[in-house]
Amino acid sequence: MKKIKYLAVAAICAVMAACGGRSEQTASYSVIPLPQEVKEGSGEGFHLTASTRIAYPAGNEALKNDAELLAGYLRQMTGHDLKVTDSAPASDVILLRDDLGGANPEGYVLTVGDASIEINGSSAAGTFYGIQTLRKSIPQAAQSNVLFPPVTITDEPRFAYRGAHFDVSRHFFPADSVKSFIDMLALHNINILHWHLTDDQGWRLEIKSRPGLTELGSKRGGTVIGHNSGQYDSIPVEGFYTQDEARDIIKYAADRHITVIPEIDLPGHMLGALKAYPYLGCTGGPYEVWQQWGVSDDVLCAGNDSTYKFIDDVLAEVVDIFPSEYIHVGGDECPKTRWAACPKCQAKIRELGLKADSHGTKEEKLQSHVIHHASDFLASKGRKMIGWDEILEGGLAPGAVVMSWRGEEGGKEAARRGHDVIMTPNSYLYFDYYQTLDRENEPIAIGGYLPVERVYSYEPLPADLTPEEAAHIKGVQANLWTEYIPTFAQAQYMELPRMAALAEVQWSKAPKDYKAFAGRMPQMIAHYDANGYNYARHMFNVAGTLTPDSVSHAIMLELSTVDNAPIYYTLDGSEPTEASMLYEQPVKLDKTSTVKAVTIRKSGRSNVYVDSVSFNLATTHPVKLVNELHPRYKAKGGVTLTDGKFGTSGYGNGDWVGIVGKDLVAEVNLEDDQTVKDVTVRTCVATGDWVFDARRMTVEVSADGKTFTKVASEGYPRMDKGANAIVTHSLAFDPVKARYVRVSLQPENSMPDWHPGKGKPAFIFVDEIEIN
Ligand code: NAG
Repeated sequence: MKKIKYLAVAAICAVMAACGGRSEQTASYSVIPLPQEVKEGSGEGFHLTASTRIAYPAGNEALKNDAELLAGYLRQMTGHDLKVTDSAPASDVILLRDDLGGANPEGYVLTVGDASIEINGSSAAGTFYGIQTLRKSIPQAAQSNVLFPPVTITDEPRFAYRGAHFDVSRHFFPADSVKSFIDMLALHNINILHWHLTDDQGWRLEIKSRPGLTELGSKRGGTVIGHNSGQYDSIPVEGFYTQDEARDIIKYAADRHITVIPEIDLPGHMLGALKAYPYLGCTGGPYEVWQQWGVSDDVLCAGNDSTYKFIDDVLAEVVDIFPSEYIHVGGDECPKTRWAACPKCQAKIRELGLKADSHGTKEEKLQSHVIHHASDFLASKGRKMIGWDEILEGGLAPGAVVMSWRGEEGGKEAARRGHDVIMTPNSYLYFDYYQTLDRENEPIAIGGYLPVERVYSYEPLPADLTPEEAAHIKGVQANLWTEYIPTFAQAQYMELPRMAALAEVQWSKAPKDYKAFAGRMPQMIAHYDANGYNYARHMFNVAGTLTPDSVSHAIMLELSTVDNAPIYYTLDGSEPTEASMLYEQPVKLDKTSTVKAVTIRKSGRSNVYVDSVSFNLATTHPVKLVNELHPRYKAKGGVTLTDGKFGTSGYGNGDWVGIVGKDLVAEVNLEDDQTVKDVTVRTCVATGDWVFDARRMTVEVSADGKTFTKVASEGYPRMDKGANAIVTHSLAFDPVKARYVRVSLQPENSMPDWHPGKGKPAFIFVDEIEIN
């Protein structure tokens, strides 16, 4: 019966071939991540058609599974439904093997000859990465045959730990989305899913001994709007994974050679648990599953014996569900406010004899005690502990692995102390940050600015570690925190294509070349399209810089694209087309202009780059700042205020300067006597981030830069709750001759009662001072 069916299929294929069959596309091995070595072979290459077979060694279940995955990938890219078999034909076959025997278990050799393709891994995982390379070498999804040019690819990863973190607490993503996330990881040769399962905004894993965790702790009635605006929607967010669902996800990942590392974040970030079991907190509650973002003062009480029992009971079930060698116990952002005031915590500190010293305060020692407890418990179950870099404070548990997120310092210190490290610095690898400066046209994100190029540029081994210390850096991971990511489509958008840059950081050993990487990206995007992934396209847009020239008092405009595609631009605000000016060299701007630029490729038009410069008496003239700016918000210093550029709503993007606790006092040197009659400044307001408007603006003028005369001053009311905004303040006065103009802005020095930071000073941010 079976045989007859096979013959019928063969007959159909023969007819199709006789009619000319399908078209053939040619594979390209310029894939992401770039393999270590690609050697061209000789011969014609391998023609993949409907008759090609995928063969695995009889009885090898792991390779059988790999073979079936390969068949699925090829179905997607070619439309062919290739037969998987354990009896290899002599030709027209893709042979899978796992007896390469190399030192790196994830290494493989992929050999394409005329009669066969062979993928031989040092283990089934190695073979799987060869499969990924083969799959990604197909340029596009089409109903077609494929010619694979003859080649030998010898490849292995640079790092053994190649992670991606996914926060399912702040927003819940159902099991199918988690599986789709795992598919994305497989496409990028990533082998760890760090699954952030619990946090202040929701507990997402069923724990049988503590049913309240999911009954109460997985639900919240609404979410704060925008950046902790103080206003809330009332859309419920809830959901959790049953233990069976978690096991199913673990298996799905394991089939793709991905290990799932669960995170139970403790002793901070615990409001999900405290809601259900208020006796676990210092004050006894009541507590709510948080509807806002940030760091809560309410954490697990470290003086309470039931807290330690809770940790043991939860971790016991976690190790039962998750077979991973490592279990993540968080440890980040645990304020000590409650512990300092809690009699039970203080009694515990006395009982343990904890003392403040150069390694930390006594409360930090108490946190270290909690983490040691978790670590000992995991060790008793044969597991190892990972924690965020705060676990360094107050003393590291033996054998603990440190995940360095606040930059690289924690990672370096841990490596120096002989601990293994995973690098995941927020300055390079926090994929919840914006990927463009054009925030106005983006979905709201937490902040920051992390374009693909910056991710790509990351070098995980710090130059100032010795080789022995550097050997402790086991890998690299990017994190996706989902405060501002309510849907899975948006999660994909934040991940892609930054995950491609991450993959190359994690896997490839070749020296970095961003342009070459960008050149490989379109083929990767064909795979995103084939899978229906939502991805960001900024890296193919026109990039522009505007640089003020203090000598000619003009602003130089420079435009570029990653692939040198032609750029067309206008300066009058009109839409650019192929008929507009072609960009050939930097353009000198000497009057108020709106720049719009587009690149047009065969594949279509990019988004339009828009920027503008505004000229007034102050533009490109020097500025002296009397008080020092906040070190994080210096931008380009005083000149930022006269660079002709208005900032967009993100105060951290380099267009704005920021200060806190002091007046912003800027002295503009007009370098000539001028008649001035009004001054305008713009401030950026984001109250949720402790960024407020000015309370007073004052303008003074001077002929010599020493003696100033006040010409105008105005006070502004204390701010009410409200949305983020850019606020303009103008002061007009009788025309006066001046060479120097001093503008002073008094910030909000005591935030209002409705604000969580009440009584404390707020930041003020300014992008430009216009003088006319
Ligand atoms: C950190 C928090 C995290 C938050 C994220 C947003 C860590 C280890 N902790 O403040 O809970 O979601 O930043 O970028 O990252």
